[in-house]
Amino acid sequence: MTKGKTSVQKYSEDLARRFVGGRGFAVKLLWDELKPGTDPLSSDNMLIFATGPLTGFILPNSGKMVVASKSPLTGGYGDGNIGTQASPHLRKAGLEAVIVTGKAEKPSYILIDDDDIGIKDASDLWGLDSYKAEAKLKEEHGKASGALLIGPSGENLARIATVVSQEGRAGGRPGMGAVMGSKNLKALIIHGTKELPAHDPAKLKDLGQDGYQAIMKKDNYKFWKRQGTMATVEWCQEANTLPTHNFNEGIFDKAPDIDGNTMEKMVIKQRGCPNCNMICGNVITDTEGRESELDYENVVMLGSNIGVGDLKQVATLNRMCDELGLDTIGAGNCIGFAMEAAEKKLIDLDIAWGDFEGAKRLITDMAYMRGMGATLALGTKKAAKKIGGGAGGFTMQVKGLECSAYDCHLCPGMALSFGTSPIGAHHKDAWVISWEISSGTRREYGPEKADKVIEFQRIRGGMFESLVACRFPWIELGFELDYYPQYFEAATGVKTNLDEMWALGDRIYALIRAFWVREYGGKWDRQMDYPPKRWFDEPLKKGVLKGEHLHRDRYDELLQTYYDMRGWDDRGIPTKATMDKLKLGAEAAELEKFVKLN
Ligand code: PTT
Ligand code: SF4
Repeated sequence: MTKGKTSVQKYSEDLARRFVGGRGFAVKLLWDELKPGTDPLSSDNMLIFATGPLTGFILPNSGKMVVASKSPLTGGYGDGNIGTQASPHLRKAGLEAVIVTGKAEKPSYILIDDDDIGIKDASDLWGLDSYKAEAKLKEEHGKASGALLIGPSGENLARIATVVSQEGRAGGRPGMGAVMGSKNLKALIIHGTKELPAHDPAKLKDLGQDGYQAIMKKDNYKFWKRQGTMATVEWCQEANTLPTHNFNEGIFDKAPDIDGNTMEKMVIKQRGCPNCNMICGNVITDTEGRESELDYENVVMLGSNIGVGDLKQVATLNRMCDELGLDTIGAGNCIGFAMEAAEKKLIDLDIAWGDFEGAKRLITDMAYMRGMGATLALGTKKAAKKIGGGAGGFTMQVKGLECSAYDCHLCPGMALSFGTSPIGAHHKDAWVISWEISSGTRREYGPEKADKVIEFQRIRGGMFESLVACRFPWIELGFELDYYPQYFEAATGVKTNLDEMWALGDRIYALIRAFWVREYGGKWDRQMDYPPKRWFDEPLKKGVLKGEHLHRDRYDELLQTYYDMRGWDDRGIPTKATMDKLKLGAEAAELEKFVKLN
């Protein structure tokens, strides 16, 4: 971006074989090419958009891509997964990934039109919300292109800014939008028309068709199409795990007013990612008659967690986040934190639980980095340090990334998942809460919990994030995992199996961990893998689980079990033997420059 230059590079076969694509590519590139200690918002940071070998083919839910960088929110590895037309277009332009470095002199956007690749002036787009900017870009470059954008919050370097696309898809919770803004990069617009090369196109086509058919026959298919992720509101309310009033309570009096059943009566249309036959973005109109696409996380974090119990109002807050490019989970956490801090008189802010107008003001102020919004948009961890007075005790974050919408006062397995997620408190890697509750083991801290977390991290955080496909067919409908090695082979010609996929997951996990340790050096310790203090120290305040909380000593034992199973030492750092086993010998030697390996 600094020089205004672009170039196309080939990647090595070794990179493809060991890291496959998506998150695997991203972490390896960041490991190899990013100087340790780089300021995430400096021109030296790298922003990576990476598809995988399945992306773009006509097979289940392959319209996704990973956006990754060193995170300005956490100081460690950060990524997100976004479903967008930009994904198939990128591959049809003949590219697997885009790596952005430097900082443009003035607002710019990247145009990829097959082989025509360049950096363009975005002065007339800067300052526009993501909807308007996308519409303007598509007016010029064609409606059929794919766009990746930031809103004003990314431009203003709000650390909870995300990358957005298609009026309601978002990815890169750990501040990937701010990294984009720090490069003066407003958007990428991508149009690809080439044929996607496959090893065995006929087989891939058949397997793809087979997969779509199998999905439609799944028991839960019809219900999923009606409610998508929104069914989780009712489920969490029943399980007393619905974040309410900054994770103080696990149930919300007005939950029925914001759940999937209420939503069903209001839906005006559905939207989703490319190549998907289980479209899950349910759109309703907000208080101002604008469209807003709802998902479980958005609704809970901007609803029960801040005490707002009107779905149209929640939709307004959600729409604002999408337009401004703020992560809804981060924003809902920051607002809940501010409401609690105001209640405790730690900050001078006129806002109370359920205050819809106050929440709107705060969202705007976070996006434009104004007043208290400027402090909150740093994320709750940094905001609490500025505010002081014990505010750190009620930040709901791990490693600086705010928790997604699951209260874990009585879910040690899910707490471990948040604790050991490779980007901070995100549910994406190991959503074990459903298993934990349905198996009736909520009070248990046994090794089966660590085992399940690792199993899910391999499948979700390893395989799906590197092949790059949506995990919902599998986790929500029970679509068989065996399809994926077959898809991989038909696409690439490389024979593989699920065990190799799990090894890939472990390799990626070890390298992401190495990245964090290299960045944190001597400051790294196992406390980094602890869930928020509140779940240990402040029992649930409401509902049938009132009084329940996590136990620190038992959690610590569980964490040790997890480390042992992973072959990590008691600091949570992969041992030399583990690195060798995962074919990360050279990476281990590099890590040894920063910390002694066991
Ligand atoms: C994801 C996180 C989630 S997870 C949600 S709702 W979810 C929030 N969505 C936001 C949004 O919307 N707008 C906004 N301004 N901020 C938002 N922040 C939140 O971001 C999303 C779906 C969902 S909906 C989920 S779980 C699954 N996630 C997948 C994943 O991570 N990997 C994968 N291989 N497949 C996945 N499928 C599902 O995709 P982050 P999307 Mg998202 C409006 O990016 O950073 O990982 O945070 O991508 O295209 O919107 O699809 O109940
Ligand atoms: Fe996108 Fe939903 Fe389809 Fe997954 S199931 S690809 S998130 S529309």
